[in-house]
Amino acid sequence: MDVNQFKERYVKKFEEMYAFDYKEGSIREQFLTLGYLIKNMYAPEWRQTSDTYLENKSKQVFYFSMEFLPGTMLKSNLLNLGLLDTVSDGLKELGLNLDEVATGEMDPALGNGGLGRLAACFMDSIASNGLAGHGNGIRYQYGLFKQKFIDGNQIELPENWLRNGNVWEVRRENKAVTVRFGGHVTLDEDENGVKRPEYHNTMNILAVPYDTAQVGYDNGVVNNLRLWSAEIPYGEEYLYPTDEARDQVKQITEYLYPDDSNYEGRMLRLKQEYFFSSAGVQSIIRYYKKMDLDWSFFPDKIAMHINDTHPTLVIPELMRILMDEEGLSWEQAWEITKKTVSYTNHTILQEALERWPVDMIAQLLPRIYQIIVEINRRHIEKKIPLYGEDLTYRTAIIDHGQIQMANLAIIGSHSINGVAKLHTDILMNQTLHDFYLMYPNKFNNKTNGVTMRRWVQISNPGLTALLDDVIGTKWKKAPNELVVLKAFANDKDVLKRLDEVKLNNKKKFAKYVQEEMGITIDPTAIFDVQIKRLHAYKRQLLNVLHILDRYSFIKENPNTDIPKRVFIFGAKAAPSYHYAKQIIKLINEVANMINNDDSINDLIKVVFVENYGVSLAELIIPAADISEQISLAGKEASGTSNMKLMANGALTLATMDGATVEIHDYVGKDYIYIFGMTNDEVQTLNENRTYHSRHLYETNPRINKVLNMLVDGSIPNTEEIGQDIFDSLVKYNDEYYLLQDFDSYIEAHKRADTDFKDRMKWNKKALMNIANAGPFSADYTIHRYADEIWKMKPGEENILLQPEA
Ligand code: CRA
Repeated sequence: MDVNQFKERYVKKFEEMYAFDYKEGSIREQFLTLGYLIKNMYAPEWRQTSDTYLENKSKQVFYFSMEFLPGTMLKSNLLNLGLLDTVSDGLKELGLNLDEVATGEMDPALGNGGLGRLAACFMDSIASNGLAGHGNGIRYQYGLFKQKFIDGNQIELPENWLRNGNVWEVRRENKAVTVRFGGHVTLDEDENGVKRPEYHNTMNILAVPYDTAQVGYDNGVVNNLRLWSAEIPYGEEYLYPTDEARDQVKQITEYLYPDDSNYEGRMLRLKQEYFFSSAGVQSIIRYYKKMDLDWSFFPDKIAMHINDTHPTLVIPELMRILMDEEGLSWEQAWEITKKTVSYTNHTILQEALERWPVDMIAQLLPRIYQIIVEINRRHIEKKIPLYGEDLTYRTAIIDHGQIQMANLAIIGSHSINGVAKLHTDILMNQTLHDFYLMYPNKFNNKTNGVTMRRWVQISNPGLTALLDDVIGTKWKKAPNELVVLKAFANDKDVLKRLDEVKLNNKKKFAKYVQEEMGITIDPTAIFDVQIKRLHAYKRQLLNVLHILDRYSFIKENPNTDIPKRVFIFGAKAAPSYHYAKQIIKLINEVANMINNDDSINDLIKVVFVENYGVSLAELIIPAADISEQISLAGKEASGTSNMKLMANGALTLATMDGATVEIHDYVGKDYIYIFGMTNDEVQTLNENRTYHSRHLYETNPRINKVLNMLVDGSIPNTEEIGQDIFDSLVKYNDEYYLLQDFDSYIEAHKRADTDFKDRMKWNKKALMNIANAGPFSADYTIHRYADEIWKMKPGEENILLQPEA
């Protein structure tokens, strides 16, 4: 399609949809027109991809995830279809602007943070690698809350993302399935004397799928993301005569739980988990039957991957259907289930591990409960002779009246992986050591990755153009080609152009900050970025302590020649996470104090953007100079903003945690600022029990001074929270060792200050980061999942991709 054809089709489509002149359209109408037009364009490939999979009986993977955080899809679809320039030029000729039209799209916040965004990056890479893979999740009516700051406090507002409809989705009513809850089960003998479960008095919910195309990059592949919505089954409306009864059904897919890496054992959450697990498995089984193959081939044709333990009920659900509905024996069903399912662990935080009370599962899912009990019984019986009672009972699925979902996920699958080398090591040697002894071959690492299409090509067109010009375009299909850039590490012209690209991105963000927040920031300052959920282990508070330290230094040395800094935060706190909300309030008050202090010559500014999400990340990441990855070593499973920031030329200032360890290993110690304890040092400190934060407070003058600022009235409006935060650090012994790492954190920042003054030195470091970001492309991560876990091969037309050696 050329520019003229596009213009013609666009104008025609607009007039068909709205019956007036396109020039009178609102942004929203212009966006919708473009969205439907693009959907029309990929529709044939979508259908054809699905027909081909069925015809070829290709192996397909289904990625079960409670969260998908795709971001807006207009530009990513255009990019992947190869139409970005055509459409952009065409709109321009029509007197419209693609960037403006793109603002008509809502950003679907159907996830909390890293886990949901990872699922979305994976969807993009699966399609772009030419693999047959689909997502399976929940179509929440309301996404993650919209964050507002009122007097510096976080307020949560509902995120009604579907208010104006959703162009990309297709409601597939005739593919709906029924999910049963509650009631009771009896095992009755059928005519052949085989015991078959009978369900009585169940509550039946209709699961209606909404499908969204996942368009591959320049390869004609269009996969599917299927999100389920809960409805009252047709003809059963009379069973729900009151609003209350109807609400019970609607509620199931109404809200996303707003907790990141935190487990809440609520009935509604359990319903959500079973709802989309069961609906997904049912639709896969129905599909498999179309292939007309023996059940024993099931694992050769289907892989089901569970993203953390939230979809673990896939395991007993698959068992249930194979046995109760398809008549397979326990042994046959168990073999198939284990070979089909694989599981990724995303956290070692105790508070995130899902355990459901036995009563709750027994009541809500009686048949599933029977199956879990039997899986557990057989596991114990089989393993005791091999591993003894102690170890075996430590791996039991049912323990202290609770069902341990991770244990069920490991026992019922053939693969468990962590999300970065360090994380996987900790799983094998500590958290899941008993399981590792039992099933050493199930364990493997798959370091996370990010899609460079969204995180470089779309969000950073300036850098993309520079790369294309300097190293050619091969990196777009083979991200490791970015290493070619290393040859230009001392090329003054390239470094200067890189500097200009960064400056432009910073200006763009500065404009946003000016317009939305009324804060003026200097684009030549160091933009120091920490963007992630607010959580004590991520230590945003350590960042604040550094800001306070720097602030008081400048107050005392007004003529210092340190470079200007803008500290940029983006973070949501779970609504019930009191401490995290206190930190938000603190950051906002510190920002207020510093931004309004005329005596510091604008040497510091603090910007806490409201409502951080995928769209804001796309604006902030290309503008970052420093990437703060400062979790306590051993706590952040991987992190993924670290990869996005690196690929955009930010320098990482970090502890050796999660995938940042691997970033360090690739980029080399001269191009990263590492500080703080290592995981081993943290372990030792834990074991010795010799840590006394109060001692540090009393003996380290710098720490003393900064912590006093929290309680001596230095920071306006923090009387209530200042003391609590102070107490967490001094009275309650500083659980995440902020004070222990404080000095080396300050030192790392000083090194960054010095380096930044030498622009060419800094730009070289930025270049080295971009050049070494290739291995963190999700394309490679997905290649390894496909190869080692799912046992799938990409289609022949996709051999262009060169996985790393
Ligand atoms: N909160 C980890 O904490 C990791 C992502 C994706 C997390 C991150 O370090 O990058 O997963 N864990 O692997 C999680 O959600 C349930 O656990 C996260 O996003």
